[in-house]
Amino acid sequence: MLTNTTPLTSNRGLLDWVQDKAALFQAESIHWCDGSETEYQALCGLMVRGGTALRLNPQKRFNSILVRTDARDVARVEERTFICSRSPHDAGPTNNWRDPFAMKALLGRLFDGAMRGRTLFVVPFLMGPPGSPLARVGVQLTDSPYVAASMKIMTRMGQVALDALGDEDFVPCLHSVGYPLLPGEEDVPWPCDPERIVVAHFPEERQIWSYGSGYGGNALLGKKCLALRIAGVMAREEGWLAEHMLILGLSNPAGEKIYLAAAFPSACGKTNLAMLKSALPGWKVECVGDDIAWMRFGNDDRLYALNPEAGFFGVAPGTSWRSNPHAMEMLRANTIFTNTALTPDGDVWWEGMTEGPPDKLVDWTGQEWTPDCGRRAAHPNARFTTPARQCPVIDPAWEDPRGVPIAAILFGGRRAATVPLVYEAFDWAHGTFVGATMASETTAASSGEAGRLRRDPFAMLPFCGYHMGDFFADWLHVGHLLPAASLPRVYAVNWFRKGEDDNFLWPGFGENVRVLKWIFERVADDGNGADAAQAGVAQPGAAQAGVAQPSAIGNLPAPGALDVAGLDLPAENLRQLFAVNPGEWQHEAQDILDFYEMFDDRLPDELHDELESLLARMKPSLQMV
Ligand code: O2Y
Ligand code: MN
Repeated sequence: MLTNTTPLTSNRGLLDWVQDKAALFQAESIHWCDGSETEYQALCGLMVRGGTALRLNPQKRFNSILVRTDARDVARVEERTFICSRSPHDAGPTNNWRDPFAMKALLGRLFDGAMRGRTLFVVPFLMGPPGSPLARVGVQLTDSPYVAASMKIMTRMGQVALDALGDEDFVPCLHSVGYPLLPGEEDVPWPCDPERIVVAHFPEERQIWSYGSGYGGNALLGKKCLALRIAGVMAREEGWLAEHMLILGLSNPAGEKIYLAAAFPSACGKTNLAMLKSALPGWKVECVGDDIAWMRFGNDDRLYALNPEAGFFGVAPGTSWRSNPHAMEMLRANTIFTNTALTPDGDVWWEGMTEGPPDKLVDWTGQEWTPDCGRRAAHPNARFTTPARQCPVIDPAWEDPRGVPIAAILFGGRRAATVPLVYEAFDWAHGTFVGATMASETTAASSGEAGRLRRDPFAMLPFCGYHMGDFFADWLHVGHLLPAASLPRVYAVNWFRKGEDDNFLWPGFGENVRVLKWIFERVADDGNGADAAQAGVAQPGAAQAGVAQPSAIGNLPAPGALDVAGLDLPAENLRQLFAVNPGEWQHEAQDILDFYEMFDDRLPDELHDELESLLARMKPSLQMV
């Protein structure tokens, strides 16, 4: 039974807030979530009985369910996501701004009675490992058992969060799917109010109010809303960083290890990289997190990063034994699948999982499906929600309250042309420029329109809770706090460059470890991890290991420095992968200049200087074009 009405805390502020909001929502009952396994099973049972979920065959997927959402509620909705700062200037040009009083009035009306006939779940959750100085507590009020169950996987939920909270303040998160039930009215499998979705952030008050959607980033408020948009505002004030980055540990054959953080826009294979299965013998990647990094400087002046989440909410389509074998292993049990297809024997399936599709499926909408029916079987944004501890390569330090020391930061995107496989920024300011100007081509799955270049600074475009120009300034400021040698080195990577025949030039997936290896060898003697003297790099290309050569855009691997031994990669591919085409870069520079315009006088001068320096370095070759 899910009617634990006894508050599990004596925090007066929390008790008063719950009482006040319960009166607003007019819920039929209240349940305080304790985060126990029994409670999780009860939440799943509720979803199964209500037709929201079905249990998968335990021989195939132990203790796992498949949830089908309403077809109108399948993804984050950026156009309905708002930053409600007092001044529109504080939200900046990349956010949708609304006046906080007007927004509260609107949501107050929508929330009024929104939970009639439903249970209000009080979901206390902790972002970050218990005991970490960076850990933060949120409390989400929600009428969705799917959200409560997902929060159990994605966060440290229940009593552990209340224990961490004590009598302190928390981030209040209000959420309703917006589908009250009249007496005797029958529920629908996925209640929502898709025409009136609002995901509102109040950065000055550090509150999140979300209405109308039960899906992903709109509804699991610990993730993008708290851990990025609101945490970003907190971080700014308190002197740390909240970033849309994976964190991974990289070990060489001698067992030395460094940690990397990497920002990629959505749909660029972040989860695949975070738990990559190395194609190079002896080299190993271990996963700390696949989506969000909270970073701060330690007493030793090194930058430490932690994963505030406890689970993965990954994109299912495209995940396969080839692209991400470690994910496939971790999805064998204890997982909530959302909007995938169902096989006749009670397993899940999605496009890209196997070479060819099964003969017969039930698609994500519940309809019968055959390969020739002309429809997709899984929704392109179908997801898995699974505990991080199940990842077979979870890093031993993933719950270290201090975080892990970061030796290098990578910025990536999906670029068919222009951007080499990898290059190194000259220094922190140049690295900030690389992050601020990163861009990615949209895929049909990500936006419905393939191949359009979208600038996505630091992969934070949809997730920065304040003015992006100030965000750039904060990054530049970090570079002034510490000696250059203490700072992580910064890299741009692009697995997606194509040749003239429109084929990818680089094999990607497990072979990406070769790029990580070059980075390892570059940073090995920086004092942020492994020591070069013992780095054990006597491998193919050893004479050039870790060597770079400067180019106009940054340091490229010197000939022979990228280990391609055993890879059947034509020399011409390698040449094209690292080509710096002056015409393309001139075009890139113009596009960056156009992009800069929206930031007006909030764009730090250093970023203008970096663009000018890039053009100045390009000049000799441009004259030849
Ligand atoms: O569509 C959604 O609600 C999920 S978006 C998401 C989920 C997990 C990790 N990253 C993202 C993203 O959009 O960056
Ligand atoms: Mn993400």
